Amino acid sequence: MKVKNQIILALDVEEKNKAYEILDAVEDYLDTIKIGYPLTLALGPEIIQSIKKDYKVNIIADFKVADIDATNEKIVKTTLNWGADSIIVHGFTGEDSVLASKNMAEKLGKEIFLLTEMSHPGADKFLKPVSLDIAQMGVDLGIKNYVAPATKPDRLKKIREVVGDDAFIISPGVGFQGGSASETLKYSNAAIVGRSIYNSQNPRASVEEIINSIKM
Ligand code: OMP
Repeated sequence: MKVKNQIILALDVEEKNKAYEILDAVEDYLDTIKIGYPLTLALGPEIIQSIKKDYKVNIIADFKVADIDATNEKIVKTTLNWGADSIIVHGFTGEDSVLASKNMAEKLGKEIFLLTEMSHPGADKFLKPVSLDIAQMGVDLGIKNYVAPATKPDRLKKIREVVGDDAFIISPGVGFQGGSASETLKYSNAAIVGRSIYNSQNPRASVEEIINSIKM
C-alpha cells in the first residue's frame, strides 16, 4: 500500500457540499481518505459510492467493526460492496471476529486495518494494557495493515516493533489531538488528519503546511 504525501484525510463532516468543497481543495495532494460514521450516518452509505465516482481516491471505511464473527462478516461485506477499498476493524473482540472480517475482505479482493490502541486519553485504561497483544494477534493472523496512535509515539513505536517493518501502519491524532506528523512518521506509514484540515479556514494551505512539516 502507498499513501500520497503520507497523509490520509479523515472526512468527518456531515454535509455533502462541505465534503466536496474540502475534497476539491485538496484532491491533488491526497489519494487516500477515511470516511466514518459522521459522514455515512448523515448522508447514507451512497456517499461512499458518490465520492468514489467523483474523485480518484482510496476510501478507508472507518466503522471500527467490533461484533461477533458472523455480524462482522456482514458489516465488512456490505461496506466494501458500497465501494470502500478497506475497512477498520477493532482487535479487542478477538481472533474469531477479526479473522471473519479479514476473510470476507480478502474474498472481495480488499483489506482490513486492525485497530490496536486508540489515540484518546481514555484508551489508556482498557486498551493500552492489551494493545500489544492485539498487535501480536494481528501478526499471527497474517494481517498487514494496522491503526496505531499518533498521540502516543512511545506506544506507536512499541506497536511497530511487534508488527514489524513490513506492516503498514496508519496513525490518527495528528494536529487537533496533539500528535506531530514528522514524529509520527518515524514509526508510521501515514498520518490521519481530520479537523486540522476540514475545520481550517484554508484546508489546502493546512495540507501544504503538514506536507512541509514532514519534509523538514
Ligand atoms: P481528528 O482528531 O479530527 O484529526 O480526527 C481523527 C480521526 O481518526 C477521526 O476520524 C477519529 O475517529 C479517528 N481515530 C482516532 O482519532 N483515534 C483512534 O484511535 C482511531 C481512529 C481511527 O480509527 O481512525
